[in-house]
Amino acid sequence: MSHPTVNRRDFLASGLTLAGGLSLLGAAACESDRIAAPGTATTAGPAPAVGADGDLLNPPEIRSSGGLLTAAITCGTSATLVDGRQTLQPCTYGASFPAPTLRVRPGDLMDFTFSNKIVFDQADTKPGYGRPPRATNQTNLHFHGMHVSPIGDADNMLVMVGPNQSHRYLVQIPANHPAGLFWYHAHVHGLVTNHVSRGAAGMIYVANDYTDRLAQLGIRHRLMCLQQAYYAPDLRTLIFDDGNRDDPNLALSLINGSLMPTIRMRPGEPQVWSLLNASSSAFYLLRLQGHTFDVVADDGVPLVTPRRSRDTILIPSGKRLEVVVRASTTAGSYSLSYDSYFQGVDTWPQKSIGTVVVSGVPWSGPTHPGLDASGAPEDLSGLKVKKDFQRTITLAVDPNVPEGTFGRFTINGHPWDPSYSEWTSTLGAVEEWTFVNTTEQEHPMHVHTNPFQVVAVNGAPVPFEGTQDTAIVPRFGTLTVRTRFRDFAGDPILMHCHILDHEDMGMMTSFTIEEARA
Ligand SMILES: [Cu+2]
Repeated sequence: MSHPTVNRRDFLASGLTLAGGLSLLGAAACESDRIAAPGTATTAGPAPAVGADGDLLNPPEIRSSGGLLTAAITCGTSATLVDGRQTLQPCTYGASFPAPTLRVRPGDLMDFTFSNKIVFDQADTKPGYGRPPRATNQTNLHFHGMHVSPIGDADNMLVMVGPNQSHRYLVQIPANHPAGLFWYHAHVHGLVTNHVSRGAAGMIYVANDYTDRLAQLGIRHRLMCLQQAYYAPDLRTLIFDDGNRDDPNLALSLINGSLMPTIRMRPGEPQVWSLLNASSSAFYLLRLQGHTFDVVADDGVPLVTPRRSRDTILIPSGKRLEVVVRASTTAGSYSLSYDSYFQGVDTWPQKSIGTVVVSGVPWSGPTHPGLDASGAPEDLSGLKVKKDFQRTITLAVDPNVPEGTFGRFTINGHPWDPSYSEWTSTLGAVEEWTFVNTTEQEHPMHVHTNPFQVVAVNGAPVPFEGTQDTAIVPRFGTLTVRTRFRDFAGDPILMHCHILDHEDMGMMTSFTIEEARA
């Protein structure tokens, strides 16, 4: 059930309501089970974040079965529980903060009905801006980092779902899709910060044989959704503004919706943690007292060269890292925390976010789960890139436009303009882009549809280690990436800063990928 193919111009002329009004399909009844039975639909609902033994749980899951994930997911703003606190005006999927995880496998079809029941949009306060001006209460979904079609009923950023309307998403995951952590979130320009900051985000985990092997080895695999919850002074109403990030009462740093959870490990036990920064703007510099992280995957794609024994890992908004943590052989409590991080304008405060408790019978199993060697990405650094495909993308601030106003942030001299495509490329092309950051702050740039390989930072070559979809462009510096378009022609393909208020203020643009001409 696809809506007609619509191009960018028709979309603009249509008044932005392309996909609204599609009827609800015959989805199965809602369930409130923490984990849905395979193949059934669910809207989940508040689920316990902590198990009976006080250990942090993974978020609730909706799982595919027999190659198909079906669900009915409702985006709504009814009150829900966040860490046991009655919370007003969140913006959730299935009334769950965070949203249910979609667990799929390569080759699966995600076929689900997405309904918009947003009532409290809070858009009368800043930053309810955008181009074109956003229509109240619109929303949609982006499948962040997934290499899937950007058109039709898949990861199509032209889809807009109006209030009390529904849309059937049909996302075919390629059989050779990498296994790892991706995510889904709202993506209506001008309302992205508003929705995502209030909870419109959930994880997508693509599992494969490697994931199965972890389970067979008895190695614990934790999915951790790192989020901020910003409260109004009433300590009940969730808001999207990150301005009170330094106030520990108004800005909560949560893991799977839980404040200061306990994470249990046995002495010497290796665990795999898949970490998502689903906040609207925070930079997380994660540290585990007395331990190090082996980073084995970046943005859902296994690293060819893992980054071993890191004391801290930096996860900007939108990014995922998957790490192996091996518990100390010494029983005890170890603080999981964020170091203070200066982004160039904002400083994210140091704070504890949880406690790892090492106790019980020492681990006697394998000391490391090994690596997922399936689908290793291609090293593009040695290829010749045609001059026509070498591009410069300039990030800037317009000092004449006040903070909090559309037009403040620009790419290539202009803020987001849905009628404008930066360039047209073709399938098969290898492209090289140099992001030039003329501003005093870091911007984590995200590109839809195709991951990229970082080849240089500030002109210094970076050894090949894998691909990413979100990478920081240094302040007053450059980031050079390469990407190859193998499949999925489409228009528009978006790129934007994943500090979502920057995106809402204009730091987004798009390009076009066409079928190769014969
Ligand atoms: Cu930015």
